[in-house]
Amino acid sequence: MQIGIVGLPFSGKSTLFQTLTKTHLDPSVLAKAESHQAVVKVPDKRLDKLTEIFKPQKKTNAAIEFVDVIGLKKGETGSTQFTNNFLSKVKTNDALIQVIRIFENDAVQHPEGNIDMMRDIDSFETEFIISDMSIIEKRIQNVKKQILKLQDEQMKKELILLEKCLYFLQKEHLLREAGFLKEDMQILKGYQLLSVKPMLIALNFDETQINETEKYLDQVVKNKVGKNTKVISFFGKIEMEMSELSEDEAKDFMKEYRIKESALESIIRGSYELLGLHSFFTVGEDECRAWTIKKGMNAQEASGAIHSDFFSKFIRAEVVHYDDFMKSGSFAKAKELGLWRLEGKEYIVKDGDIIAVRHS
Ligand SMILES: Nc1nc2c(ncn2[C@@H]2O[C@H](COP(=O)(O)OP(=O)(O)O)[C@@H](O)[C@H]2O)c(=O)[nH]1
Ligand SMILES: [Mg+2]
Repeated sequence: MQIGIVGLPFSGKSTLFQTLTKTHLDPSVLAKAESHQAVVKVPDKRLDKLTEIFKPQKKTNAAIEFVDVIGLKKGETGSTQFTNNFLSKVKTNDALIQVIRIFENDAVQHPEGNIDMMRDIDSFETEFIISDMSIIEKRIQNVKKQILKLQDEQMKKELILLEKCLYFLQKEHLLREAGFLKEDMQILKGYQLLSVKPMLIALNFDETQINETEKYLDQVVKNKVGKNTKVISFFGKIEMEMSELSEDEAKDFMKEYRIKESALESIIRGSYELLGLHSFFTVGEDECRAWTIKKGMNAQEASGAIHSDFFSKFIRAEVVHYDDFMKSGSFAKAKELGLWRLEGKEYIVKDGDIIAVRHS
């Protein structure tokens, strides 16, 4: 899974990136007009516990790749525009985080001169819609030409979908709110569309604004949060300082500042919710591992996430839920209690299931 961090200049994108990835980029590296990316382990206390019990040679967390995407430029009309670099980076992202600056900092001016949350969210949405419209319009022209030549049924279907998209965009709606079917999404994935991607709006506060977060969050929830959109708050600067500390020190620090959830935790929770994801585990002496899959996947599909061969050669899955396993204390006991059982391919995997695949 890959998540792009986008936003206006000086909103705190690179600060957030460094917080999430616990990296420290040299200011000279940051100043370069390049995007940065890094893979982050998804923290999971359950996996930690399983690792303590099984003492495997290897522990493998689920992983998310974050990309600090740069590439906004001022257009001739004064509007913001996306560079080709931006579009090509964002293309592969499964979801986006839009960093919105709430903090005041005289040393680094907001590009618009003042802080205005709704303006910044709106202006991004407008740019997304304009960018998508121009892509869709071009594609419609192409597809129409192709249909005249080839009378291709697939293309005719695509045209209907494209016209639906255009209609939506003309009404100033984001495509992520349209609720497209899976197969339509598959087609749309081929284009460099922006407004179709699930969006986590991340409000970046200063430590002096800790008591104000609810007010801002409420306003976004009321006006902006709909299908495929969520909002969270974080404290870019102090959380970056915090990411240098040990886990215990960081906990004390968070308590002191009354921060309930770290940026990493809320972003992972938010993106899992947005993308409809959850995790199951595999355990053993060689490796304990967390796997991320779409909610609603059955045992066969989940096995396919481990290895594509497991999908085609799937026979059954041995399943026990993490909570049941912990209660029983061992596989043997869980089996005795009927909590450890064999499931067929239709079984819908639950968050926290421990699974062993039986395959031919
Ligand atoms: N006071 C304050 N400054 C911040 C905060 N977050 C980021 N900054 C500063 O704002 C500037 C821009 O941040 P940066 O992450 O580079 O923004 P980017 O251009 O979006 O990547 C840097 O000087 C940061 O130290 C914050 O929460 N409070
Ligand atoms: Mg930056």
